[in-house]
Amino acid sequence: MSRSLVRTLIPLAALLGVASLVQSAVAGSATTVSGSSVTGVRVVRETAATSVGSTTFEDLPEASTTVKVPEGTRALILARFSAESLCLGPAGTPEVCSVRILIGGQEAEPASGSDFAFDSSNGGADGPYSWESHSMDRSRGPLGPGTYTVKVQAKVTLVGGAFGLDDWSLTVERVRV
Ligand SMILES: [Ca+2]
Repeated sequence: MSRSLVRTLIPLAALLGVASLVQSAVAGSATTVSGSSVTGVRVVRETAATSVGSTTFEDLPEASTTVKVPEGTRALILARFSAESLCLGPAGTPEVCSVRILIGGQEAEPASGSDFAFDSSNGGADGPYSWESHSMDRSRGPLGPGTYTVKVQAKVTLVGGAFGLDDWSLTVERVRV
């Protein structure tokens, strides 16, 4: 970020009360994991659009695969999901649309649930042509031997909202620890 941009953003952040939001994010507890080599990759691709209207997380159809961690080994499982996305609230109201990735039935890290906005309706300003490109990275582990299902789930916040996902890709990697 350039110094001139920082000089512009700092007064703007103070004006908008954004500084307190930044502080709360900094005060968290980041975790670090590491591994050595990637020992397996699976990619699921889809060009057909899906619409999600549920206010609780539901499976994104077909966005699922499995990873086996062999006996005698431990692994990190990395999952990356990218998609074309459209998030609309009922009758132009503000809407937030969330995605989470489950690995072995547990939300992968960072596990923010509904707090993670994959997309929003831009305060209700987005319309039916407001398709955008968004993505997320998640991980779990180190994990012991077993077969782990990796799947993507999505939800809207408001009843009557609509969350479109299209042209998505789910990339899952197994990394030796
Ligand atoms: Ca949007």
